[in-house]
Amino acid sequence: MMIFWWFLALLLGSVEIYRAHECDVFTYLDLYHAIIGTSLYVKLLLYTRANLTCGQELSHHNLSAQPQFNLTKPTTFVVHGYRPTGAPPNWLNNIIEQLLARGDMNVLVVDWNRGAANINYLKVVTYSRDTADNLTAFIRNMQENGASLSSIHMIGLSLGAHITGFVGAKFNGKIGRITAVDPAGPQFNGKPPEDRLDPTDAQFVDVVHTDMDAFGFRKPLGHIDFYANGGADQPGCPLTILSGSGYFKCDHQRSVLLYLGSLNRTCNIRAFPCTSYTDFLDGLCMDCDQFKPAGCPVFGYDIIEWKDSLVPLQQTKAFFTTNKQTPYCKTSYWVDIVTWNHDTRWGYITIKLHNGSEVTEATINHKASSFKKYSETRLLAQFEKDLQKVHKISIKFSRVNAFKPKYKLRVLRIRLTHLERKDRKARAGRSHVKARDKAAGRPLSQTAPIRPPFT
Ligand SMILES: [Ca+2]
Ligand SMILES: [Ca+2]
Repeated sequence: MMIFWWFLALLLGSVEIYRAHECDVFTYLDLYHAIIGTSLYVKLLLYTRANLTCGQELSHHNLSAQPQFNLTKPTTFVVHGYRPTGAPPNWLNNIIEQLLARGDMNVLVVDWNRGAANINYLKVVTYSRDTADNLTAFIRNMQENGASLSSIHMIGLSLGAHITGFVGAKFNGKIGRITAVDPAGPQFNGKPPEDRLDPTDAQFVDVVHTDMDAFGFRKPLGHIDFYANGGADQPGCPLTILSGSGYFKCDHQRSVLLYLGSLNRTCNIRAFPCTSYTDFLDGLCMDCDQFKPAGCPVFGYDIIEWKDSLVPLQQTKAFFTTNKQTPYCKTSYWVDIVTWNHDTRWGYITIKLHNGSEVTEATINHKASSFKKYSETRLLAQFEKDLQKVHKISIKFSRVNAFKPKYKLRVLRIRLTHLERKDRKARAGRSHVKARDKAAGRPLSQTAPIRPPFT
């Protein structure tokens, strides 16, 4: 009999231990739920370095019920957006892992899937306000338990970005930081600041736009607004509806991939403050002297390091281009070309850098460049890769009008300057280089050795 009681106690004890290790997970719904509609429930899932992969649902009222929730540490909220299919976001585990790799903090996933999963978008917009009220009450509770507003960072994706704005406004902008990842446009474009995210909602608001012509927001909303590839369409995303659902969401979702890339430091994307994307592509905004010694702002998680220079400027728009897949960062060079054709030539150029085993390419075709005899044309070239020890450059020239007679571009001198490391220069000196039209192009390096070589 004694053995029986002992065995039962052991069994109950192990059940208790098992319960203590149970993980709480993001609400899983499907299209059926979205069609019939869901009513709002806000679940807060806590992840820390001690429970990296095992979420713990927090009580909204009794914060000490979860000892893992340490209010002396910074807290990062992750707020998702509209979930038309009800499925959990596929980037969730990745962002939790990356944030906790960056710092010892509380990561709070705000699961408002019951609310966000509804085919009626207008209803979801209403729920976004209710979610914000819910979070506001929770953060007040955090304050009462000793947390400081400055130590709070809210990352909002799409519709979630405006939720973070509504919460921030309730605290008169005293929350430390809001990051908006392609903030939602529909139902928010054109709205006054109180009805959307704006720079007064937090001490520092940083935003990235990737789909401003469809699901994203067009105008600047933060202290710094990054417009990736101009902010409307992303390289590698389908151009026609024949590609299925990717056609609708690829541009919008790219913002998350870019942000994750900044978190895990795959490569630093340098952005250039400018009034327009065209001016940026024209190379008119490459000077970041105002941000010395940090240089041009780096997109993403680390932009907080530019906070002290950006906040006094109130609103800054910054541009960059990316590759179509990870690693997304490109490498910028100044290309200075002097030609000696009698008549001014107009056209597009493609430059290739070779290092023996690899080749990287930059095409400057957003508009035709003009090459006038003996005067220097400066272009911005953005290469897919940052090649080391480049020993050959080739250049291809394409005429604007393919129906006009072919002509050569007679290059007297070409100089490439790496924007990040200005000591890295390459030059093709005085030689009768002929970069011909596309049909008859030949490598510059055949007649113009580069000196000195890149290092
Ligand atoms: Ca606002
Ligand atoms: Ca788009």
